[in-house]
Amino acid sequence: MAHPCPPSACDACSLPRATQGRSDRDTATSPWVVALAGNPNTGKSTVFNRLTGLRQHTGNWPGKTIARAEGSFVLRGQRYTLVDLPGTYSLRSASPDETVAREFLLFGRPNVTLMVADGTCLERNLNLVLQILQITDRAVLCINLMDEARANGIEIDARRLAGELGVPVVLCAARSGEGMDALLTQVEAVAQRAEAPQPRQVKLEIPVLGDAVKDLTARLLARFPGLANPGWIALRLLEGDQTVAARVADGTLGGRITDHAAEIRP
Ligand SMILES: Nc1nc2c(ncn2[C@@H]2O[C@H](COP(=O)(O)OP(=O)(O)O)[C@@H](O)[C@H]2O)c(=O)[nH]1
Ligand SMILES: [Mg+2]
Repeated sequence: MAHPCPPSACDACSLPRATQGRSDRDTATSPWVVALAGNPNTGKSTVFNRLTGLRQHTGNWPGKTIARAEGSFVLRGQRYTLVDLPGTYSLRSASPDETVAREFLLFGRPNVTLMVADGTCLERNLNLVLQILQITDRAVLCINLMDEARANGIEIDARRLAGELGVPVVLCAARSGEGMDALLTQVEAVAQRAEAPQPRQVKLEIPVLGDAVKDLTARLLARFPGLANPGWIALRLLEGDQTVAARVADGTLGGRITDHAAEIRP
């Protein structure tokens, strides 16, 4: 499928460049989009460089001074575009970085979200992991810096954690390249799987809030048909999240990124 936008439009758009990283082997039509998310300093950029090599482009997110890097790779004839999201500790949208990461995960609708966590302090990193699993079911967890973790006597049972979280878990040391092949295998499997994994989602334990979420969800869907993650958005509204409230008020919720992303999904 030809990309619908003129190349000049890429400069103002938050989506991956359609022509980025083409190579002779690059015969696939639409790229599959993989979002790289994680806390700062977990090795996201190192994973990004390992997977994309020199096929990358850096710039800023539209209208922001936050750096955006995207690149691509081809795996068994399928082109993937990797988008390196700003490192964040949460998706509360309290800072511009968090807002960018959250908006992309919510409305960019990546085919796969590759979460990168630091194996030396996994517990702290799981906060963001659980937040991400609330808004996407197509995710893979890369536990990076395993060389340092092992040197500190830390062992991680990836199989058991995968069972607990409901998504694939791969132990890596991106600096030396350990685990990168296994990571690609899991990304490909999640991208191609007709049925997404069923991740663990933290459940609401407050019945009255559950009713309010249900009610708001129905109203959101009536106003924004096809909206992704309406339940999650309803919860943010109940929390008084100003970013989401503003987008409901001006009618841009789920706006351009969703429309455009539909063009680049397989
Ligand atoms: N020991 C070790 N260091 C790593 C590994 N991956 C990344 N690093 C280092 O961790 C630091 C942060 O990496 P970076 O990719 O910039 O993290 P980001 O902030 O998540 O993008 C850098 O000094 C990397 O060289 C790894 O697997 N093992
Ligand atoms: Mg980085």
